Amino acid sequence: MTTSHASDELQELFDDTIAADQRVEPRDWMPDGYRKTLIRQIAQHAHSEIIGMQPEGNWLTRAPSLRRKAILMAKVQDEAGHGLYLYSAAETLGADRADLTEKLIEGKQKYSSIFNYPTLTYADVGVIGWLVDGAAICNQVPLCRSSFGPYARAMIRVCKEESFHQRQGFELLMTMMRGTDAQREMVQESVNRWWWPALMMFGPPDDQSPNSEQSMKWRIKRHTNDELRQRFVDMSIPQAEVLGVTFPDPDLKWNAERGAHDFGEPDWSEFMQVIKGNGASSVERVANRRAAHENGAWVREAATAFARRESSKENAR
Ligand code: FAQ
Repeated sequence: MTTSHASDELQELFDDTIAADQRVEPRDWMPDGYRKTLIRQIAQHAHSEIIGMQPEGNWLTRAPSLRRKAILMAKVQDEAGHGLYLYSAAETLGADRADLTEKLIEGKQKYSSIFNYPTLTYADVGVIGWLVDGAAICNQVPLCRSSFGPYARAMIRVCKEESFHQRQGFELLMTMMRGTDAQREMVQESVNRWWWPALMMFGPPDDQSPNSEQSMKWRIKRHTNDELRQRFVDMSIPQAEVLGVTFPDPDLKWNAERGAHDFGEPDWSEFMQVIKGNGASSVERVANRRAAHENGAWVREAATAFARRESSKENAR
């Protein structure tokens, strides 16, 4: 068998696996483009979870009660856990975790646009839970059926935890909406700031999304960015009604013909600026991540030295 026959066979096996909706596992042969796309998406996703700890973490010391503080600490810790599952999934593809972190703090790899906005009030903690985790779930539930095994499996656990996060956000907002006029105003003001950035989380419109078509063929992505954005809008409107808040979009209305809501166009020039690193909090987010990485160097050194000592003891036995 010549090399080209062998690679044709491997490609065929890979194509059959995808066509049969089976999982591709780390030991399997896969095209370079598939591997690169997965590393790109999973790394961005992991970075988002880790950077995503900062906006809410900002309120940990100022939570209004011990109960709210305990809930928020648990949520932020869950996000660290999600980042770790995802970095592990990227490692099964041959990526190096230290290298991915370096790329993040050098601004060479992206993280979600949403985490470049500041958290100005405690209502933002509730709105992040409700809308940001809500959008994350909408985007990630289909990823539980992604063709790459370790990513799909990580997503199952992540989605369970995100659902819990979303409910805690909704419960926090419900409590505030049952409070004073000032609390209700605080919630509405926060919803007004986060609605459009939440819609941008799904990525650019389909006709400006260079990666979607191939990622869908490979069944990494199961739906287009616009399909998921529509799903999120339709899901959020009845929840907003229950809460008693409105979304800042005059074009939002039910379209009986389509069986879905029409809605306005997010400001895509703002999105492009944010993903280029020019968001309101972009510099601060990356600087904090860099500082945390540098301050944690001694922990990594100690852990590596310990592992080295244990393995030399093992070898001596
Ligand atoms: N932000 O061709 P497409 C969370 C980039 S986790 C920044 O459409 P693709 C949990 C994109 O990378 C939130 N960049 O790309 C939580 C590409 O650039 P590149 C993160 C974005 O990959 C909650 C370019 O634009 N979730 O929130 C964004 O097919 C609360 C062209 O775009 C995930 O990562 C964006 N929003 O589709 C944590 C989910 N959108 O790489 C804390 C997994 C697009 O070519 C608190 N990822 N770009 O230079 C995905 O599903 C996909 O990667 C998309 C983008 C849908 C995000």
